[in-house]
Amino acid sequence: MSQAESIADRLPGASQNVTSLQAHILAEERRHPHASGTFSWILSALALSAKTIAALIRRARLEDVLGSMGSENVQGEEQQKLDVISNEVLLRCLGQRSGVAIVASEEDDEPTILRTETDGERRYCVLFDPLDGSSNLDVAGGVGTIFSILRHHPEAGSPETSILQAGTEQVAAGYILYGSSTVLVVTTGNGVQMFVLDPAIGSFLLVEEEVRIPARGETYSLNEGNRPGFPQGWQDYLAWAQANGYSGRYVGAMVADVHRTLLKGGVFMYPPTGKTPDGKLRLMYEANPMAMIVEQAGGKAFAGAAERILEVKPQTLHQRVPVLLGSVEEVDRVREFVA
Ligand code: P6P
Repeated sequence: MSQAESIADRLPGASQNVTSLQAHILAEERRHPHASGTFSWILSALALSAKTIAALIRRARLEDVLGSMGSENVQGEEQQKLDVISNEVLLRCLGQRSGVAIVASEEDDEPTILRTETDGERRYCVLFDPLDGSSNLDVAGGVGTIFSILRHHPEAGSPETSILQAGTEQVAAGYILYGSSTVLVVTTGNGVQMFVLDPAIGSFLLVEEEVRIPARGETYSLNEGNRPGFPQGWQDYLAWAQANGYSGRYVGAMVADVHRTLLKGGVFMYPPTGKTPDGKLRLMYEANPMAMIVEQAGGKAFAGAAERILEVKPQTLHQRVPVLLGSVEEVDRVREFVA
């Protein structure tokens, strides 16, 4: 066997093709003859942000130990919280892309207007939660970035009007999970693809071309500490699940809990409570993107018994919505109890 052949055999998944996220994006672009490439550039900016954030997260504790005595790091700059830094990374990477008109983040009260030209070029709004579940960072738990991409409507009266579109209008959505590996899951409305970052070459490599959520799964995922505040139907469902041998799994970071539900099946919930009648999760940059991913993978995503998350009409950028998503059979069962 030649040396080249022996090296080729050691490539990851030697029996499969090695497709990078970049190659996948360009192949997708070629499927749309009128595509201008603008959209591809936005996805590549998100991938660059993800690699940068992943590198920062992996070293955060070390920088804290190595880089700072108290609140300052070795450059004498004030240590910033990683979610603020992650937000900055996304704003800078997306800001350089001419196709991004507006960005909106969980970290910022107002949307940021990047471009106002009305030159007829198709532009997009990108919404994101830069570091979802960041409280898990202190304990090396899973955290993530969630993103949603909408078409920009320059004729809309204000940035909010262009952004406040129902989830059915999303042209793409996805998340990056910074867990035991760095996983990027994305949909552009043509099924769900999954990539894993190979840190040795700094590339996201395709590992699953068509992610499908199992139709059922005997796992529920929610914060049971809030149980006394749940409306009765949700409590009745929990009693049923526990009487029928279901397992509970809850990381406390939506990206980690939804990713497990997507791959293993089951149901993820953030129900309403007396104190938080709309639950805790945000519609525009948490529930909507996750709902698009789950539905594109063959699952269901509801804001309660009857309303699909993607059909909720947004009123404000940071509005919250109850979340029930996952395997078709499991979501429908919860809906029966909750109705
Ligand atoms: P609780 C993280 O703070 C987050 O926004 C989601 O990632 C997660 O699903 C939820 O809140 C956890 O909230 O109330 O269970 O701690």
